[in-house]
Amino acid sequence: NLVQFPVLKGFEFNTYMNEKANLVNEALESAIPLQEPLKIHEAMRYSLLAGGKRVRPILCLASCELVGGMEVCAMAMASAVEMVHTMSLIHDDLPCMDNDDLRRGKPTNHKVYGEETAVLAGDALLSLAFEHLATRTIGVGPGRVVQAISELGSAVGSQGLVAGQIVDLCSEGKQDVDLNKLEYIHVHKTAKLLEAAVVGGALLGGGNSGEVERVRKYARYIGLLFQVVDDILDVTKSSEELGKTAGKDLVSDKATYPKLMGLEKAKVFAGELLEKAVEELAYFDAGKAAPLYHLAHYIAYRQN
Ligand code: GRG
Repeated sequence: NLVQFPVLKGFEFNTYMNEKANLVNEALESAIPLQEPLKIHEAMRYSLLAGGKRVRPILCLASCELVGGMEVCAMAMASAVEMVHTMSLIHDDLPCMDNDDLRRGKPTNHKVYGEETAVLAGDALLSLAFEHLATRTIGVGPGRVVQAISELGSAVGSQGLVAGQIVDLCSEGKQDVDLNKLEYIHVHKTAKLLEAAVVGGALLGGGNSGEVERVRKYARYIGLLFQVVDDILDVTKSSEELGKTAGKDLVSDKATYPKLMGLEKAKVFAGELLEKAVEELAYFDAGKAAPLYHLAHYIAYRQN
């Protein structure tokens, strides 16, 4: 029971999430003003400001504060990570990838602006993410900014998100996806960017190498947890939603944790990942670790 955990005393998680999400939204809003050429900036803003839980940027800010850094030091990194996340969603939704019509409750970028513009909006967001991190980071020495840029780059490229996506695409319709391959896909498609967010936050907050490596481990556990929970939610969604997402999952032959290990074992696995993530936080001051502790539980117990 979360409410009984000692570090939670006096910590209002929902207030924390709302406050941080508002700050991130303001930063994103001002990072991309509506300017010429209007079409591309409209398309970029459409997806970036379309809502979303803002889990990655909030993790980044929380990690910065965990190691004693000021939030402002990690805001450019937080924004950059959300830009990369958003561009990956825009490209993932394209007809040549997942071909989705809806994202965050709204028509997908290519449905509104056309495929050519959606590809370019993704490219522009990706490029801006690195420019923004390099030029808009405040109060941090250049060495640490370069390290943060490097973390983000390796999370995105052919050893990161792109690796996860290509292996996922190549596995479509195949029966040979075992637990190892499934973990590879999830670690690369989801956990790598969460890791960059958390590690980047700690680097820019002035964390020492021991602290950075501890939060890296924390991020790896919650990154995989995020996806295991996603798979569990696919099969446990309410009967009202069963005709949509869960129904789709049941008829498709996509490999998921519940399919490969059974629902109960998948839940046990999720619990183990949560426990291991939280263990990494024991090294830090409990009060400062409270946001990351709660974020891990939020990821484990979320309903969407
Ligand atoms: C990164 C260069 C580059 C290309 C993109 C398309 C692609 C390569 C990768 C796909 C990555 C992908 C869509 C991973 C799934 C990530 C995921 C768990 C999305 C859902 O995240 P939430 O629940 O979503 O945080 P919100 O909407 O709340 O932000």
